[in-house]
Amino acid sequence: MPSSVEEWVDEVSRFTHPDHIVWCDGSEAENDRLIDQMVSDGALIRLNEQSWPNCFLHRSNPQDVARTEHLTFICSENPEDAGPTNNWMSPAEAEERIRPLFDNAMRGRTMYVVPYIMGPVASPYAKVGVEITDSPYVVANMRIMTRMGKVALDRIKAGATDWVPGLHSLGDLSPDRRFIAHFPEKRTIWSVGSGYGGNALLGKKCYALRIASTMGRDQGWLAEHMLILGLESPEGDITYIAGAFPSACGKTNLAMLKSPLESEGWRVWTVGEDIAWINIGPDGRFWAINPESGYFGVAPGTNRKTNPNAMSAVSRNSIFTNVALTDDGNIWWEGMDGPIPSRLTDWQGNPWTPNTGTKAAHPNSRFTTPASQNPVISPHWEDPQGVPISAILFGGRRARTIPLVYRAFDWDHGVFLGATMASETTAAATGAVGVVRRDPMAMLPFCGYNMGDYWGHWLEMGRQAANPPAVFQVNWFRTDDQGRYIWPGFGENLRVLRWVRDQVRNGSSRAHETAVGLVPTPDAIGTNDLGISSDDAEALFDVNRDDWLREVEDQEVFLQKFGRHLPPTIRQQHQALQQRLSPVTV
Ligand code: OXD
Ligand code: MN
Repeated sequence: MPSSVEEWVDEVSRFTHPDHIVWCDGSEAENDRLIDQMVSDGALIRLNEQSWPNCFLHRSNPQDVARTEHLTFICSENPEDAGPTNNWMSPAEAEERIRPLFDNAMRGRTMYVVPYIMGPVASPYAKVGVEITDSPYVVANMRIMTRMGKVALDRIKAGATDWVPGLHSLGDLSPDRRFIAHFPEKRTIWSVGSGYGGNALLGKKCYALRIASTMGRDQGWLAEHMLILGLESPEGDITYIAGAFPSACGKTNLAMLKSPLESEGWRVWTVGEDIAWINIGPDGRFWAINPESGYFGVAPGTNRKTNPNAMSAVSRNSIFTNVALTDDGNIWWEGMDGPIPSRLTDWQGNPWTPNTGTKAAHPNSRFTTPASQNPVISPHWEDPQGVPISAILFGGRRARTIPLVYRAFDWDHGVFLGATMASETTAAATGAVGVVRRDPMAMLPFCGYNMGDYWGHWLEMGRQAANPPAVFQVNWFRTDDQGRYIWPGFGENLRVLRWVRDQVRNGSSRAHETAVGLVPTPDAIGTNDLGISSDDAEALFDVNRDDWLREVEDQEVFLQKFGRHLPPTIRQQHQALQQRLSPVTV
């Protein structure tokens, strides 16, 4: 690690050769200057000031619209430390193949030095990073997503020596020369050839998940791909729940849920919608902070019904990436409220009508918006010690097999549920859509070390904590024989949260034991009130033996990949499940 930020900036500028170097202070004036410059060179389009005050549209290179997992590497010395689920490259090879891509990369460009804090400024769990980038769009987004500028530099000056350097250049934006490389031993990040959020806003996936997960392993905490919400009950108590869901499975919607039972006193408060850093508190509970200060959410499908709080949060001071534009400077995406406009400019800048036959907004188009604008932001979202987590949800998108919700028998079983969770793929990453893939703890693309060791660390965290959270699996996406979703989802997911609260506060009543875990009775969820037929309700909670035997077989294939890194406890949990599913032989 360089001994000072100045020294590192000096070193990097000697091979990247920027025309100018700007140290970002995070001020309003600095942001205004950057925005004006981007508006004048076309990188941003200012939206209609009346309907979208201080909002901008950015169109990315059409070859650069999502995270590129196949170009994302863990560069540990030993390949086993990256494990079977990560791409590995040795640090020496990275030096040879990736480092040269930065040579002269900033000629004719400005280098921005972006110091940032992940976590509430006053939190003992917050950590510092410094990103060097040649993209002003990245700077503007980092200003929303992190506590950026002077505040972070002050912390380094005050003696924070464990800051994480991240070097980013747009390069030539070609996927042939694109790499997102992480060096867990050196706690360093290199990203070249992409300006897309998940690849280029280095505080987010690269630091707060991949590098931070390795820090957590070494230091006894967890960096997780999880939302954090507070569920307020009619009695006024608040139950904090964390939830891991693969990308684009409705995590942001759940974190910002508008309660349909608000008149009864049920409400949801958002602490975080993508990432949680979890430490064990002096009381033996898990305490979570949200390391981010903004939301980088998927736009399509967001509307007044699916996420009214997001709609009001994004209505000002936001950056939109790859959505469609109307003639009068408004924006549009598939699934937005109101009629489909008869004419638009699509995400690539081409004229579009409903007959064009393509999507007007890219399916992975995004909004970047300050968390503080969320109307249901928790009053505790910046509490230095975080919030105490009573329950963890593991969710996925599964048409069959997985019931709407069920509870793990204990911590070890809960870790097993997380380790074997799976989901049908979506558009947040490049690659095929609709294929079932195992995505343990929703960390498949984000765990910075061997996933088997990571499960071991999870098991250990439960042993260290006197009071670990209860664990649940959820699935909003179960379909009937015609392929229709049985569960209404969105706001109605509150009913599942309500049952979860009941479980953690009042014990496992209103549930029955099955081979896979504790499943609620339909009336404990209130399927009747929702007009769900009893056949459908049965299907929603069904634990089908044949489906589950297939599931167990598929889990087996996955678990085998981890060889000696598979914790024996996970293997035992798998065997125990298999046994519970086998026919009773009396
Ligand atoms: C995200 C993702 O952008 O998970 O949050 O892909
Ligand atoms: Mn995410």
